[in-house]
Amino acid sequence: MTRTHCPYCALQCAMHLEPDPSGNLAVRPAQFPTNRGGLCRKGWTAAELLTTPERLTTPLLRTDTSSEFQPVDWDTALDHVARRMAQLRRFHGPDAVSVFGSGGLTNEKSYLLGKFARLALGTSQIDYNGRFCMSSAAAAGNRAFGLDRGMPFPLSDLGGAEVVLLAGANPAATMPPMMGHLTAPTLIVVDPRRSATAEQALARGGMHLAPRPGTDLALALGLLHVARVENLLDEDYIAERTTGFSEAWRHVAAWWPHRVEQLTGVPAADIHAAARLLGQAGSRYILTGRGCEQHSSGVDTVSAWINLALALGLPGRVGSGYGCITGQGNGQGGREHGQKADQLPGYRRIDDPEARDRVATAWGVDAGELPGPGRSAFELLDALGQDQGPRAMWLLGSNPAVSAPDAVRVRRRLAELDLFVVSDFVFSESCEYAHVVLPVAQWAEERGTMTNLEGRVLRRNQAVNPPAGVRTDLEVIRELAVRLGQPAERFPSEADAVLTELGAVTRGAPADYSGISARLAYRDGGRSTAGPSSGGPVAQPASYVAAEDAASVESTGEVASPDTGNELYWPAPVDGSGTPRLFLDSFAHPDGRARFLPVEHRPAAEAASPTFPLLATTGRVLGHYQSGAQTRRVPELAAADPETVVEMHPDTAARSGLRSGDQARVTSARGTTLARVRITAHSRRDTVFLPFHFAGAGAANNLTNPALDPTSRMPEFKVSAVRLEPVPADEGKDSPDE
Ligand SMILES: Nc1nc2c(c(=O)[nH]1)N[C@H]1C(S)=C(S)[C@@H](COP(=O)(O)OP(=O)(O)OC[C@H]3O[C@@H](n4cnc5c(=O)[nH]c(N)nc54)[C@H](O)[C@@H]3O)O[C@H]1N2
Ligand SMILES: Nc1nc2c(c(=O)[nH]1)N[C@H]1C(S)=C(S)[C@@H](COP(=O)(O)OP(=O)(O)OC[C@H]3O[C@@H](n4cnc5c(=O)[nH]c(N)nc54)[C@H](O)[C@@H]3O)O[C@H]1N2
Ligand code: SF4
Ligand SMILES: [Mo]
Repeated sequence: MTRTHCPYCALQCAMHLEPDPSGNLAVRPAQFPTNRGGLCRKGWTAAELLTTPERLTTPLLRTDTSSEFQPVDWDTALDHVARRMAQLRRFHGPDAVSVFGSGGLTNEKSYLLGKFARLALGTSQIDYNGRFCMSSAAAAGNRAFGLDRGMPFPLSDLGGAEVVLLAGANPAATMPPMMGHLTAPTLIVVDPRRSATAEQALARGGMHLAPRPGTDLALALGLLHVARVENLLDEDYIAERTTGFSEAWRHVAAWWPHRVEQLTGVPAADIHAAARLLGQAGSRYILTGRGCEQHSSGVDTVSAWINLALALGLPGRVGSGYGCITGQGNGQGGREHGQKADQLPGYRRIDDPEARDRVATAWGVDAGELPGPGRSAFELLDALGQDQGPRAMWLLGSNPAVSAPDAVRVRRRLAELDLFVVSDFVFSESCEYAHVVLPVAQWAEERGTMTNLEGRVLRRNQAVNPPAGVRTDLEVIRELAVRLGQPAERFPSEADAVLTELGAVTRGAPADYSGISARLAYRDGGRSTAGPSSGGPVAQPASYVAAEDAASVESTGEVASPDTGNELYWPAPVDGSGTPRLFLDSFAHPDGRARFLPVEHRPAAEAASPTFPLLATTGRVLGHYQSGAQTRRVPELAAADPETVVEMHPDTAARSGLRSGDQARVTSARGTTLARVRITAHSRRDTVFLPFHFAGAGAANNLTNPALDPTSRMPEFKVSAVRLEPVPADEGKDSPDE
């Protein structure tokens, strides 16, 4: 039996993996502070993907994308990739080769990939899918607090809350076990839809505020306005722990509730009631998710929510707080260790001369050899194959053919590359545009560390050996680096060695992991060699138990206490302890104070018009993960949610001549999505909702607008102007992709 963590979201629920009589791994939930013995249905079925018949087990190669893939051996594939990368670099310069990573990659992979890009390729062109995910809240957190750690407190702190306001987050569907922490008697959910979380809030006597998509900023200003007028602000806290309130207030003063109602559609009476509930409670939290962030005004919108939290005196206290709910499994760690265009490991900036010196010295190179900042994710994808843009890309842990905004355009760009290499364990939709596909190991077949939504670093253990023919991402990075002329010792392929190096390199940095690498180090010294080489179980010596669990492991192997591992929250300097709660004494700005940001509402890039009279917003359903490349291959999940649905109010459906179960064509200025109509009685009449987990004609991202936030460069996934039309029954079965 191996104790490890789920391959999917940032909650990183713990699980046990145990071989069943047929030799497959069975999942059992395990105790951990985030999931407390619970799992969602994606977690329960996660092991099925290890043995899917669709598993890639041999490298695939073709020289041009009009020909068929040929299975080849690893040396042939890697030699080809290295040779082509070197060629393109010689002809077009180092920025001709780009890398696209992921918040799903372990800390070790994120770190080594960033190092590979900067040293082996010498390219500035590396970014990752986290740009689509939490970059707006990260930027807003940095501006306000001087440091971005999504939740600066343990999730279990929420248990004592009287009121929790959740803006643009639907954890009942996206992180179900988290609802075990959201036990506050009053939940206030801000979401244009009556989401599963909003339903739960109402069932408990809480509130659901349903603003028009893209108007949260005004709503947050309105709530702050009421809170001040009703004397609910924490004036002492504002004076002692913050700066900039009066300037920020100048933008709030004009947002009286009736004006906010006109813009957002949230009744003024509800704004008053919500402000009072939040303002008068003892212990309260404000949490934000992607619904606030995935806008061209995402950073300012999150800042507006943070302003409200600061004015009420919540951040940096025990029993109250502000937090952003990180999304991907390693969404937090993945944004700290250098796979971001502007970043070096440990949250250092690539344009900071001192940081460059520190990292270059640690890597044994001259700081002048490190490239500068590169393009952000969408800008990078949009530049592929274009004038001055990269000619080659290596993709790991993302499926932008489905998940990027304006995906029709992004697919066209992928097709224009001279060299497109994808590392994956299944043939994702992005592989259809590739020249080389490299089959890699999955979560239970390797080890590595993840940093969950609380900033808690945890270890995934290896339960089985990878199938024959499959290599780990770390092995592939090393093999390519060596072929590109790097010394082998610069690119270790054992997770433990990479973690040790990451710890040393981040020492003294904002995200200091130097203490964590020591505490999480494997005690058997290396990769296990036990077990057969094709998916067989790996024997787990007792010493595999992570330090975080060791203290409370009973003879049954269960963790007794749910609240262990406090020393594993970063920053965790090697000579100090971890930091479960940040900002209790001071914020991370030099003056120790948090900053109010003077933010003003601005409309979404696209408004409804006579041609596109409705707004479409997008997000998730419980049963599928992201681009769906993984969960659409799990039979139980695919059967439960087989296709794209478009949720809408009955009146909206009627106006478009649609009924429940009809096939609808949803069209924006960029493209078309085919979706099954689902009637939801409590929706806004001006807004429809589509999940983005499906490919081809059902891809919601055929519609979405790549308008970017000016600071975070996050795309506006949450607002597109669209129209609806019925699709005759005989059409739509084999509609073209684009
Ligand atoms: N089942 C499942 N769970 C997941 C994932 C998954 O793909 N599937 N992905 C993981 C990842 S990477 C992430 S980032 C998280 C995301 O987790 P969430 O942020 O909870 O997920 P979303 O569904 O993207 O968005 C949340 C809500 O925002 C609402 N919304 C849309 N527009 C607006 C707006 O303008 N204002 C407000 N206030 N709300 C708006 C949507 O209706 C939606 O209900 O989930 C993680 N967990
Ligand atoms: N319309 C719309 N679009 C969205 C969003 C939205 O709300 N609305 N949300 C955005 C958000 S928040 C996110 S996070 C993105 C996510 O979307 P993507 O970046 O596409 O993420 P995944 O679908 O998780 O892609 C992961 C791919 O990598 C593979 N993979 C998983 N783990 C590993 C690994 O360790 N190594 C390697 N080599 N491969 C691996 C999987 O098999 C899969 O093919 O989508 C964004 N797109
Ligand atoms: S909530 Fe997230 S981490 Fe937990 S089982 Fe579900 S997908 Fe996995
Ligand atoms: Mo995400």
